[in-house]
Amino acid sequence: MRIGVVCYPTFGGSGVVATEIGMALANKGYEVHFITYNLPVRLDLISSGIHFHQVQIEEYSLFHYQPYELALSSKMVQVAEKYNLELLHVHYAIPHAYAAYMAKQMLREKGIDIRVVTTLHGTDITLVGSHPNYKTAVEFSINHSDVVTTVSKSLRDDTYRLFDINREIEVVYNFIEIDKYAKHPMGGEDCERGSIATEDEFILTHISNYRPVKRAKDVIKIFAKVLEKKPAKLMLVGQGPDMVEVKQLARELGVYDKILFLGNSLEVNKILCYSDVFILPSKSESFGLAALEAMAARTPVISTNTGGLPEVNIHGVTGFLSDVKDVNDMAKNTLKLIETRDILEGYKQNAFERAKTFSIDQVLPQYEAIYKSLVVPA
Ligand code: GMT
Repeated sequence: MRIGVVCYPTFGGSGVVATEIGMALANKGYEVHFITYNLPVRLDLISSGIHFHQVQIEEYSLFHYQPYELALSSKMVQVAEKYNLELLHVHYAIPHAYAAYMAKQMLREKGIDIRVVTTLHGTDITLVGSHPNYKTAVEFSINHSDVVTTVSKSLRDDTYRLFDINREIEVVYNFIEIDKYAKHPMGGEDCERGSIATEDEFILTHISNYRPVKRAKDVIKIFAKVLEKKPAKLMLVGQGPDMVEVKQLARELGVYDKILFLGNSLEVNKILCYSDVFILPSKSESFGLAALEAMAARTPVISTNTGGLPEVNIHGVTGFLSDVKDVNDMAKNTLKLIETRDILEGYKQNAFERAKTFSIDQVLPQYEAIYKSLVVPA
């Protein structure tokens, strides 16, 4: 089958999920065409069956905003025509689902019938998509896709609640390639904790895009409270608008020197190998792919109980859930996890076992079944 994949080519979860699906499909013999404005950060172009088509924008001074949707839908039509694509799988509704609808109509005029699968990821529904400025077009594109999926039940319910949806939405959970993360319980050669922390220090980690929805300053507050009771280090991975305030708060609370700022990384699996506890205090989170990645690397999760997080992180088993903003509870729960090395080891094992249930081997066939229901082999 020949599939076009449209996504944001960034470190964000939706781009990562789209890239991993595309690469896994190519491994299974599908012809996969990524249509994006940059090479997706985790894309391994060396795999056979992977193609990349860059969407380019001609800047013109008349435009206050450059018309990306036009360039994207034009590219989708060109690629679909040239490579006989049968299906477009677009990740993140804005503006991908809308551009795909336009591409489908243009292709129809040429006598080409292409199917569109839209996967909703979170902020395209909860934060941005439901804003009155976008809602009409997002609702239209959801209702006019051939199949719509969400990455959690919570996001499906949010979509029905926030939009006037007249069709079925399927839940296909995010997934993990567990072998990329699996490590020996005590760490292996590649996992020399000693380069990061002393033997008695616990290592806490947070990975995000440091947008307000992540509440990254809560991570610093939790860390400061944990440090009152236990020796620890904090690894902060990623970059984003709140980082300046995060650093400022760390200085104010006197914990700056105990933090390693690692920026964006393509080696999240190696970084997580050092971690004892992953902290995700988000205000909203449709799934929490970063939490699943942590669990795959045997790292229990301290998170809020918002959105899809309870579908991933099981309270008292793989970590703990708290109300949004309740940093006292999250600090208390972190201390429960690291009370002793033995206790921590139990949670680590639970986190890993839970992550295995989100293995790509179980999730990819669900997407394949969707594709096959739409495209009848010639
Ligand atoms: O978390 C972000 O802000 C990035 C965003 C994205 O679209 O890349 O993440 C969303 O999609 C991820 C992959 O499906 C989910 O794991 C995240 O929970 C979701 N983020 C939010 O809902 C805030």
